[in-house]
Amino acid sequence: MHRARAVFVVSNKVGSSERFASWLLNKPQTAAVTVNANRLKSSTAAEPFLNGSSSAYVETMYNTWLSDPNSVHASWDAFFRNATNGAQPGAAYQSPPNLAPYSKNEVPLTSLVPASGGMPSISAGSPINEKIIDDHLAVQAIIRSYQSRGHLVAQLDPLGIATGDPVSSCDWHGGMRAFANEAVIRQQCRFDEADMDRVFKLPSTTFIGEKEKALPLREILNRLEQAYCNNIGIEFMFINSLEQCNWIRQRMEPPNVTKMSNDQKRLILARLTRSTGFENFLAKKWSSEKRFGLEGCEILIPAMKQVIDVSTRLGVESIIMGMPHRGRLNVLANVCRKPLHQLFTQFAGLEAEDDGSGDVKYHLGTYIERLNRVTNKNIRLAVCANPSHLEAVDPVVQGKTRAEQFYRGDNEGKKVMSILLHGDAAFAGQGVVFETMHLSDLPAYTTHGTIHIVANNQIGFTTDPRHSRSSAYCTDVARVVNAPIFHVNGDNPEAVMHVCNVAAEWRATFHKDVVIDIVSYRRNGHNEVDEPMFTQPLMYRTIRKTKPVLEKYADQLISEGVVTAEEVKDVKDKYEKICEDAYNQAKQETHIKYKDWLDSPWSGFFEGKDPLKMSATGVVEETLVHIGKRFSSPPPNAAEFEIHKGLLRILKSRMEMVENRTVDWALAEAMAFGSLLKEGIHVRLSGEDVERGTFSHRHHVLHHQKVDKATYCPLAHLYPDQAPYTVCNSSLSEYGVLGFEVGYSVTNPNALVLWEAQFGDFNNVAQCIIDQFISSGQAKWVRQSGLVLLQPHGMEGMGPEHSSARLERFLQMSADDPDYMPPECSDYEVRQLHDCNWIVANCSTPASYFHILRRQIALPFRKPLIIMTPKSLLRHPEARSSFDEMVDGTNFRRVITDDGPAAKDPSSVRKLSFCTGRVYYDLLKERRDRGLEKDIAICRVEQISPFPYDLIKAEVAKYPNAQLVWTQEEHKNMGSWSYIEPRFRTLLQNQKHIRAKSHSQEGSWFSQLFGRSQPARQTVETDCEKPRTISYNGRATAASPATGSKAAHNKELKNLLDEFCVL
Ligand SMILES: Cc1ncc(C[n+]2csc(CCOP(=O)(O)OP(=O)(O)O)c2C)c(N)n1
Ligand SMILES: [Mg+2]
Repeated sequence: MHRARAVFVVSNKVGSSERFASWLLNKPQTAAVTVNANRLKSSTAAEPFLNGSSSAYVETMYNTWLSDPNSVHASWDAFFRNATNGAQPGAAYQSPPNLAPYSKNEVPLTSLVPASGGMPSISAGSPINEKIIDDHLAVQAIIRSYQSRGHLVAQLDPLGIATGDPVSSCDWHGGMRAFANEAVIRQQCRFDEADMDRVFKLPSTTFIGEKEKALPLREILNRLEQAYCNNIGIEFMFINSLEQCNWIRQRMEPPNVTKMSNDQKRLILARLTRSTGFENFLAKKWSSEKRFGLEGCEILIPAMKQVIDVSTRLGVESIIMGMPHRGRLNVLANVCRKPLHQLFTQFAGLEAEDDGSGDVKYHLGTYIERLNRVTNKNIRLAVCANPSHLEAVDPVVQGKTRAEQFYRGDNEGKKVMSILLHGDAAFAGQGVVFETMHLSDLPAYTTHGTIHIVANNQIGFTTDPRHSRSSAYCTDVARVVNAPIFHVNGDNPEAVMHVCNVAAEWRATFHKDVVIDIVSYRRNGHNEVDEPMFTQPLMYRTIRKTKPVLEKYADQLISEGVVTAEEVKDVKDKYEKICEDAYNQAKQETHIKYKDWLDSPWSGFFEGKDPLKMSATGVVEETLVHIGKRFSSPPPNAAEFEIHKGLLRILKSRMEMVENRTVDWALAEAMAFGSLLKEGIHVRLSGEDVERGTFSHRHHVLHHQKVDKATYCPLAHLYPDQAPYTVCNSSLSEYGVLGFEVGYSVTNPNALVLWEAQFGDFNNVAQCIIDQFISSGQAKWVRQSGLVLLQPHGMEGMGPEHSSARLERFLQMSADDPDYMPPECSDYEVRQLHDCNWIVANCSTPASYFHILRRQIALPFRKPLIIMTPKSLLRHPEARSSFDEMVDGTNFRRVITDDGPAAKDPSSVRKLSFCTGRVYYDLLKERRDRGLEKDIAICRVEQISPFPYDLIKAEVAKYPNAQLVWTQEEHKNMGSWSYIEPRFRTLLQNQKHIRAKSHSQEGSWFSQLFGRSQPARQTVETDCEKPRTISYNGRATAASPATGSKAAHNKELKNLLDEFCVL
């Protein structure tokens, strides 16, 4: 295996003597050591027991002593005291004051003297023989070495083809396996066969003795071998908690700790039979269908079930799982117990009964509530649907888990937990694993511990581990969060179950992540039609000769007398019959239902609702005032809570706005949030620096200037019975955090969940989540999400990377057909929203922003909303709205039409310019400065997608003599142009058609819309012959989203404004 060789090399590089030298020879490794290294140097150099081999132990003792001198033995205390006080070389060591009397459990030192001759004897009160100390130190160091590095030589690979065979440099005899080699114990080996029966006192950091306080060396080594070098390899010594390390040692070190009862063994066998039987059945019925079978790692199913059993017994009621392709169908069938016939219909190529484009069977999610027969408790199991993109589902699962914990009030994660499954190559290779791990301990993102299970088949598609990762193990990423890592040989079912027990208990005890790495193999190719011998001939030759784990385990239990061969066959036949019955049942089905695969059912949300009825988004003025005032006030205990002076000014100006019945961007946002909170809607705003706001405009969390961690969040204290408000600065991650919020948003429809990008362009790091979950989640998995993405966007001379949120990409992924103009009807807006895959908007006013946020909840369904949000408009004096635009009776305006002089005499208007977002204010100023208010009308498209054909059509018709222009500040190959241009074409052609008809028919659409007669006949005829077109005004095409030169930026802006004014 890759791991052994790599680690061996590394451990040799940083040899123990080098490490020790760093402590003694003025090459300090830690700050604590730095201070004392010089002083220790002279006094310790001559101590005979301080040879290189005891380095790690001495270092540990020293660090322990530094933090608490009483925590080490008196002899160490004396030694360190002398050494740090500058004792002469060789004089630092001092024998302990008194060694007798011994308490019941202590071992007299005299009994530890070597039995062989030649050693000076010890009597009570005489100075201690140095050899005894040296030998004890060596034994302790050996114990520690096994604990730290035993995993390097553990027998983990069922194929036995581990590369880098460890070299045994220390040959112990006496029938003991000689695994304890250089890789594990390095140079601590100072014993020979004559020492094997000597008894050594065990340190408090080992549990191999159970009740024994001392053991013969042979037994010590034997037990260490069993615990650390057998079929389980544990990595845990990097954990910075003695309690946690001891907790693990207690569960892994005592002899026979992995022993199972006969009932447990039979249960494992039964589960293994189903796991194996399921794959065999699929292989038999659909031999050439891709299913990414589990063969070679069938133990995964019993392992997951064991984790679930133990977790349920310890109080967990709901488990949310994320997993890749490998063995997914098996997990659905045998872990979730999804009805088999539903699974089998997926192979039948049936059409779907419901809407959506669906997904391949090994990506679909599921949700099941059932009784756990082992624990007799009800349990809810969800497997999240996921795209092909490996590991992308990890943060989504965490977000969903967090949300479920939140709504249940499960603040410690005792009821809801997540399990993440990984492939070895993906776990090591995908950065989102790291991003997700880093959320695991953050207050607003923690799920209080995840159990990670790696189905480690030692291959990724066709690539060997040595080419797919630089780390020793595929699990090394988990070390960053101090997660214990249990590597286990997948062909030892009982070892796997033991590790599962410990991992589940770990999660329940410490509420921290833990990893189970099931080392196994892949019996077939990557999928069932792949030939693995092309690329891994030797590995597959061995695999062909390897018996399936079920056979091996059945043989073992038969030979142990736990089961008979007949029983084994009986269990197998019974499961095959179950599969056969389900197969026949599936044949009766005529359609599949995507809804059967939904991972987040929203029971009660859709029932009894008119799917096209949207509630109003305006709010009574009293509510606006109340929220506005609370949001503009210092904390209630202002006398003691000192906030920053600059903030006092901001609050004051907010209060003035409230008094003047106006709002800016931040105030409008607060009012949208606050009014929803009042209505019982939970609001969660997450992202980098969102609490203050990247542009320092939001200030949702006020910080006491003198008291650490004392904060006040006004929106959390608006009403006594309001819904909870969460605003949380995230880790510096887009992929991970956006995925997390997707998961959060799909859990409960009665919540407004928002993710804000620091700058819009950073969303590209989360493109996978945007493509795979947000834009297409409903189509693939009938799963709705009302998630809002706030994307700071705007060409303000800030350079290529802080200008564009890549609006064009979102628009390109909008699924509305550019060649189809939906027929007009009274509920046009909501119908379009119902049919779209997401909403893309670029609001120009605070009121618009307020309404569109509230509309997310007013809709009878949920759609993702992508908003281009402003930067300079946050403070622009004209980007203000009046309460009049937000009160009862007002609504979101998809299009804001011109209401100035141009609108008064539309037929005289010579240019009608459409635009979206902040460029409106540039156009407004330019038009005003040049006195063209009567000649040019400006129409703002607030909701770009779905395209508001109905309103734009009316606006176009209103200005019959105006040339139509789309003005944008983005480059021509960016921004909205590519999206709006074909839609305008459709609209204008469509209009020509209607107009042509209007010649022969009275009562045309025009008069219906405007209640007056149509424009002069002359104009209509001209338009009929030549449909109107829309032209482009904006920056030229470019490779980079914006120039880095301020001068070039200004010139480009001037050009587009000049062009805008050309009539
Ligand atoms: C992000 C991503 N990159 C590449 C792929 C293509 N791909 C699918 S499975 C696979 C190998 C995965 O190996 P591993 O994680 O070890 O899982 P295994 O198939 O061995 O169970 C690859 C490269 C993918 N699905 N997702
Ligand atoms: Mg693999």
